Amino acid sequence: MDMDHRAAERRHAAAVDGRAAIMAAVNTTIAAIFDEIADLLEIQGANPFRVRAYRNAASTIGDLGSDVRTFIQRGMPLTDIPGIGEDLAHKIREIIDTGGCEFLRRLEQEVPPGVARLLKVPGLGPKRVKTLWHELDISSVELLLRAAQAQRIRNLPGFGEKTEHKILEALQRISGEERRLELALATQYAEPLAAYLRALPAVQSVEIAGSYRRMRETVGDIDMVVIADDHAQVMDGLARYPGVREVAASGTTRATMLLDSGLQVDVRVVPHASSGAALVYFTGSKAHNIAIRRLGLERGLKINEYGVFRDEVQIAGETEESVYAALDLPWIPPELREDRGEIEAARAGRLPELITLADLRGDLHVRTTASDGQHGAEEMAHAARARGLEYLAITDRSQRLGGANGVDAARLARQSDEIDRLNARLSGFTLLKGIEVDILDDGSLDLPDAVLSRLDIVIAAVHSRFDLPRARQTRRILHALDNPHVHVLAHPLGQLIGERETYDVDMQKIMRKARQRGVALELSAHPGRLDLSDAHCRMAKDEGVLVAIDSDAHATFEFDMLRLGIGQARRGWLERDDVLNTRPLTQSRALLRRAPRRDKR
Ligand code: DGT
Ligand code: CA
Ligand code: CA
Repeated sequence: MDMDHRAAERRHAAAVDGRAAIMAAVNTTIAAIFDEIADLLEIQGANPFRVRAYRNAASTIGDLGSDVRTFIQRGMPLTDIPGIGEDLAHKIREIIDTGGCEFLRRLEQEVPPGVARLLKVPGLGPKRVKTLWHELDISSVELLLRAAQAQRIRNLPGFGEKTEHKILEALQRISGEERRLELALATQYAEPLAAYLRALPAVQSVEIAGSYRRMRETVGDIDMVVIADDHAQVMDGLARYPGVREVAASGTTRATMLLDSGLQVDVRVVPHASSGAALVYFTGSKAHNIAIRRLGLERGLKINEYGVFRDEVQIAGETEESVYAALDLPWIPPELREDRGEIEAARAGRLPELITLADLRGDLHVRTTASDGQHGAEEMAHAARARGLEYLAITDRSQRLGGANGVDAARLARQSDEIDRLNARLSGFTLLKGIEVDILDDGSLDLPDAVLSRLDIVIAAVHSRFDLPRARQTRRILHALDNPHVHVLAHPLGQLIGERETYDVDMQKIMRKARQRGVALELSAHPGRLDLSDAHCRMAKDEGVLVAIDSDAHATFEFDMLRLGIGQARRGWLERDDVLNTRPLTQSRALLRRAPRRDKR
């Protein structure tokens, strides 16, 4: 259960009181503290709005693309961050300055931390946690497990036999599950450590390898390849890194350590002559490595992390290119190294020319203050232009989806006037009028066609009834794609990494319909979504469906997330022409006019 894991990560980070000023990942520390405050307030039965404010702030800060300290350094008010008011801004500064939070310390004296952790067990809300704690003195997950096994929980008020079973099941599931961290979160730990190592005099270069370099959406651990001749100095430096909780294993050229966050880092120190071979090896994937080694054997070559050898003589390995060249292959981009046909493609000279961040010309999905975004259309436009984009669709949420904050027909009309005014002023940049409209349970849309027809772009999305059976869910989405005003299907699988599985839907059918109707499928670059998946990106390409890579930014700095979307797209073998918003505006507009798509341009 990743929610538990993530909160636990944050809590670990928070536990190192007084050290936050030198901690590698201050965002996660702040998020940890806010999460814990929310937990404790909830158990105490505090005002739910107050609890939610902390909860939202924790996830905003935790997922923030950049170090929160850069706001302060650049003189930007912290209250620019979505959901951060004066009080929270004050606490953030307190945490940065002191490493702790007085308010949390006060709460902790009232509720033991093990009790708070019980909240993360599926099926246990604050009320039940409070009961478990008060009635049975259960103050840890271990005690909960024992009590459930001893059948002592079923008799508590508000529980029963069924609930007890569910708790037992949940606990067993939790203990068996892999611990993986979102890529964006891992970045906050990995990059500072890499930067620290790069600054050591003996170090020539540092590469973060493993699933991180392959841009998987989550990573199990971090693998670092350090190029240095003096490995003793590197080992020494590692031991002194401030964010280390424990060095679990270390030899002369390798170390496995646990950061304060609980994240594991494997470090390998290699000499320059082996650096390419080591990088190939530790980038993996394991399946790719095995395939490479097999190819080598066919040629009488031995390939390992030290180099490529013929009869014990090294013939390659200083660069990655040299390793692949020894196999008569071109260099293969890390995102493709999953043994999903990349070696065959490389051999045939048919590797895709993968999309890059610079290929994006527009972003078709952002929110503004018209719904729950943090910045207005003008600020978003300037931020997008500063990143080299040429157009931006303003797509606030429709009413049902955004609740009281969603846009209705009247608000849309006002926004449309505003966009006309802005477009008259902006040179070399265009704002498009759009909306993210909710797909209702029956596949109809949350706004009438007459309203949608006036917009440049309509993004449809499922945000409710994730539990529908496959056939009904599929029919619902197909119905929405039949609406002639829909241009893009947002985050088509509804995935929230570590929190919610994808809903059950027939993607093949959806893709065929999308192609037939000229609808693009979104790849949401939001770090918690990254939906479409890599496999579905590739399927879209095969089916001839365009993908739209969008930030879903709620604030100017969230355009940073596009980087993650590009990584996912590359894992899905996407090239520039497979993506809608790599086109210049005139071409994108023509595609948005919904002529059924025939062939690639
Ligand atoms: P992760 O950490 O679960 O997100 O995934 P990876 O791919 O980073 O896996 P990890 O950390 O266990 O290992 C890093 C790389 O080291 C992996 O991608 C390939 C290489 N490697 C690890 N174990 C083996 C192995 O038994 N054989 C081979 N050929 N390569 C291995
Ligand atoms: Ca790894
Ligand atoms: Ca590893």
